[in-house]
Amino acid sequence: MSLEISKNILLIGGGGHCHSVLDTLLRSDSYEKIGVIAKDADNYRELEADSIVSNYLVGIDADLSVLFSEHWGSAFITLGSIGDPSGRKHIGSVIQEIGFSIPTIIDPSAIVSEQANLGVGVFVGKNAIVNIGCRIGSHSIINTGAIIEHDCRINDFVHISPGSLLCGSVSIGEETHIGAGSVIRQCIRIGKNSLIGAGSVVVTDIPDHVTAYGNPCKVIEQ
Ligand code: JB3
Repeated sequence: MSLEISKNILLIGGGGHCHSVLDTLLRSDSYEKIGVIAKDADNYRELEADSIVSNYLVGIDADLSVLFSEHWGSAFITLGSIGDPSGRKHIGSVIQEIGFSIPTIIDPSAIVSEQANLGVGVFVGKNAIVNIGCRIGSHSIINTGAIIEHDCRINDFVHISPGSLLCGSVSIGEETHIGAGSVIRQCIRIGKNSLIGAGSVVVTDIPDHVTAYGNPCKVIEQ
């Protein structure tokens, strides 16, 4: 268990990924107060109907500076990203500018090597494994049950979807999305801002800015 010690944390966003992060926080019991932040007033009203987050709603994005001054010291991006990290990037710069502390959140069931290096804002979900020598860039998501084998290099704002397997020494560029259940052979390099479709088997390097999928994984769109 390695959650940063802080009393109060705001989760920005209120959808499916927020549910996952909230559950990890509740299971690890590391924060005294958890708040959820909706995008705007309309979104706030929508989330009031969500039985999972409704009890935690404390405001909207426009309230963040005030909440910071009221002792909400930490914040965490909980918008997921399926191939488009722009929302996560925007929120990341907002909370950084205000001065929130941004923790790394690891589910108690995950196994993360003490000799792995995780950036700020990283989420490691249930039963995920991050092995020795890995570097995980800031604000990346290692989702449920993903296996990141030894010495992988994962850049910032990457999403490794549930059940994916990265064999050793794989490198993944910034903002790339690896679809659920994909297998990436050892030493493969995948570029930045690319999208690997769910269930792909990647056995050759993949360049920047492409969509690729299949077994064997092939580029289908530049
Ligand atoms: O793949 C898995 C296991 N999970 C997916 C996750 C990674 O991404 C999940 O199945 C979803 O497909 C997706 O979850 P996410 O991003 O939570 O999507 P959604 O359920 O659509 O919720 C997005 C929430 O973020 C909505 O409540 C939006 O209103 C909110 N949101 C979007 N932009 C924002 C902003 N909230 C705030 N506070 N500020 C924003 O700028």
